[in-house]
Amino acid sequence: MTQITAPHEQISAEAFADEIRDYLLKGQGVKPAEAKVEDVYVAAATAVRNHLLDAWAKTREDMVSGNTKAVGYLSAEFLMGRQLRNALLNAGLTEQFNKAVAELGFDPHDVITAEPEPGLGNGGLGRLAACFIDSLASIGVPAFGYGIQYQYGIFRQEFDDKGRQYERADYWLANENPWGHTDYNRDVRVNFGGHVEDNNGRRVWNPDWSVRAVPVDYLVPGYESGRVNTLRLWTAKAYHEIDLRAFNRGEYYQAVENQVKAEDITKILYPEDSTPQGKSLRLQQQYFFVAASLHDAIRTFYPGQDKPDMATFPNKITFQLNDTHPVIGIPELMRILIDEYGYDWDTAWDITTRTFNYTCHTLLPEALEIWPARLIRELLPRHMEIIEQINERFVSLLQTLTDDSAKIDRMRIVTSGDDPQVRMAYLATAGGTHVNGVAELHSQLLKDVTLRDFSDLFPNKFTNVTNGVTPRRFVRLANPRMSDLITEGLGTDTWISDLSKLEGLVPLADDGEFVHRFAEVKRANKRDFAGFAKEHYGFDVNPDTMFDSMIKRLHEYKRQSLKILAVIARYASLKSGETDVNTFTPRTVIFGAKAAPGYAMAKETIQLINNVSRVINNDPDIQGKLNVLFPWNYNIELSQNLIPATELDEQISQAGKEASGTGNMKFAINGALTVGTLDGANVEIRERVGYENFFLFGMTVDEVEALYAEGYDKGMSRQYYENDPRLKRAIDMVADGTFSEGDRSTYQNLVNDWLSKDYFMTLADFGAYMDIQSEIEKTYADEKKWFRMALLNTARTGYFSSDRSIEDYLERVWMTGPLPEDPQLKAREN
Ligand code: T68
Repeated sequence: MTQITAPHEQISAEAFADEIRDYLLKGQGVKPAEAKVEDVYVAAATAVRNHLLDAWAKTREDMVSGNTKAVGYLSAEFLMGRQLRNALLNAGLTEQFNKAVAELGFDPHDVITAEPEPGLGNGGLGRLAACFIDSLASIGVPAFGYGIQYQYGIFRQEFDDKGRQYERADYWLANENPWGHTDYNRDVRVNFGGHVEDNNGRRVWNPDWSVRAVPVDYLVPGYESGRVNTLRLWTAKAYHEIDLRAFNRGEYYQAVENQVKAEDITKILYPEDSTPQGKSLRLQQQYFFVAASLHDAIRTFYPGQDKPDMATFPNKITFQLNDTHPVIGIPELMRILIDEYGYDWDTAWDITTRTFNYTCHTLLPEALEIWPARLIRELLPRHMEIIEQINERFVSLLQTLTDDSAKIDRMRIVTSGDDPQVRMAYLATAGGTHVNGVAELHSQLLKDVTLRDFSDLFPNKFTNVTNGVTPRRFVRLANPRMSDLITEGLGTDTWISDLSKLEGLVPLADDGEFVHRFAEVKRANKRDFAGFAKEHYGFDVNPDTMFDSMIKRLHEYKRQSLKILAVIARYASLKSGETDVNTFTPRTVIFGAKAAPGYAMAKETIQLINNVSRVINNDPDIQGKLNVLFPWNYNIELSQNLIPATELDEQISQAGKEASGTGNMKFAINGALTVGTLDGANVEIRERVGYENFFLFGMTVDEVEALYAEGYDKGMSRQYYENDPRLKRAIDMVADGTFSEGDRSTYQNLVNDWLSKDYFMTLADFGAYMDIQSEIEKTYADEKKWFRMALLNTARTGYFSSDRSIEDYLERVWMTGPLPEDPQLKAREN
């Protein structure tokens, strides 16, 4: 690992304060005495950014002139979170900032929280991309993150007085954005529509409209690596913003139609976490950012060359396709190579397949993108021709490998029939070198189920890279108390860049005093969270209760409904006196979840959770022993406050449905115990922390399959309802209006689904879930035991650093490494 100390470490707090004063005046036009906290935020961010510029330029220069292959991480989502604190940490300027801001009369925390949070992602996939670019920079791998600067990110979630979700636009760019530099001088033309002509055997695409892709550059500083990479997010602009003649005729809307059409492309993040909507705009978004990025990479690595030797392209950069969203890059690179640079098909295909690799993030077949060929043809006629040819050649190749014509048919990239469809996951698998899943179980299921035919014929394509999370944001920044204790326990803070060092804490699990202090950290974090929840949501949180959290997108397969049914069952048994209120382990159950706006079942679940919360929290019989909180608008900020305070983390998806999960990693590293199924990365977390330090329950993948084979989703769930009185009572309470002021129709869809289909087997796993919860309560009563287990979770989960994931990608997929050490940066260290 390259460790080069950043050149910006030498500056004093006084000098940093001067810089802030300077930017306040030059940028904002105010003196410190007149400054608002928002001004100080912009000035401080500008100051930090400026400190990184030299290293940024140097990293780029070394990348272009050196022999180290770069990584282009193509992702429609980068869920970055606030930047200032992270940039300060990675640049080694935190202390200076704290002092400087105080000297100017401001509270550092207020300055940090003046930054709006960019929500340019839906969930795990987008956050993973953000963790990965942090790790790439920290390890010193030259890399570009390439994506879209959405004008509106993920919607802001609010709840109405009935507990229903409604969505508001997230106008995160309403104020100045000091991090993003819009580089109008490096724009790219992206074409759409039109038709393809034949010109002496050459295919010529005559598009009928174009959009101007303008890059907005964000610096990505590595932690103490001296390297600063680039996150380049494209924004769409029109070439001809206004039709003056239309305007002069008084046709004001028509006058700006062109502008609206162009800017719409990067207007809004699709608020989906699973099912793709067949929207032309979504395909436009995908092609827009991928075409701009490929063009950008070529001009970066072959500056000023009209006829670059593209055979060297795969040695200069490798593109990682973050799910199927950027897969249109494969035919785009083919088009560039053949139509623009005159390569023959075979050479172009060789270059292309060596350039791309594909990461799959799902197991749900409906979440693998499929585009109607007619839609692609309409927007990108030349690409559709190329895709058809890829498909034909691929089918011919398959015919040389197998006689199984049914199999060949199943593997077609373009389906046959009247309304052919393009399967993007298959295009990615055929058009790249490697395909990886994101946890061991997931990668295995990809090979055995989802992409089985492909793995049969091309076994070497398939590999696994287990996800990870950045310890900078999710440990060092989110949990400073625990970080200090770890540093003290290990006698060094090098774990921040090598998280496997946490293993050194294992012996301390038998040191009663250390475990006690670890528990004290958790208690202090819980008090902090109570303060945060009061301030931001008006909640009264009792820190002397067990904090039990479930934070993730709302989806049936993740089974928030299992959790809420268990809470209702517990409530009923407290009400009836079966459980004694006086001896019950007090709990605060915390949910954070957004539902896709069109996902009715998920929205009904949100409404149910909110109303269960209203009823239980206000029931005097419960005496505050059981509380349900649902802070709205779950985002990175909330996660950074809640994760360090959580004692029990819920990862209770139906086995075989969660590709990995990354929240589970963040929780375990921060000393929460997991209650979970054998799904996604839970499997590996449990292996590492030790079976005795993980609360496992529920059916396995094989058991789930066997139950489907018996016809579970054809009405069997009702038996579970009839046979378990706890479950029956809970569902009856949902049905009878207990949580809807007597209205029996409110949760009708949920109740009907549970009793007739229950595809994700919530009812079948309910009994096991209730049982494990009792065991959890018993364990929690033994504080020493609980916190020993918690400390072992922290000590043994260093593997789940995204630095390790990146090292695995370097070795298994990208076949490249960090830049060599830089003597200049090294010299400045001293
Ligand atoms: C998640 N997928 C997986 N998809 O569900 C999770 N956005 O198991 C895994 O840990 C994580 O990816 C990282 O690998 C998503 O988050 C999306 O957000 C998504 C899907 C389709 C379209 C847009």
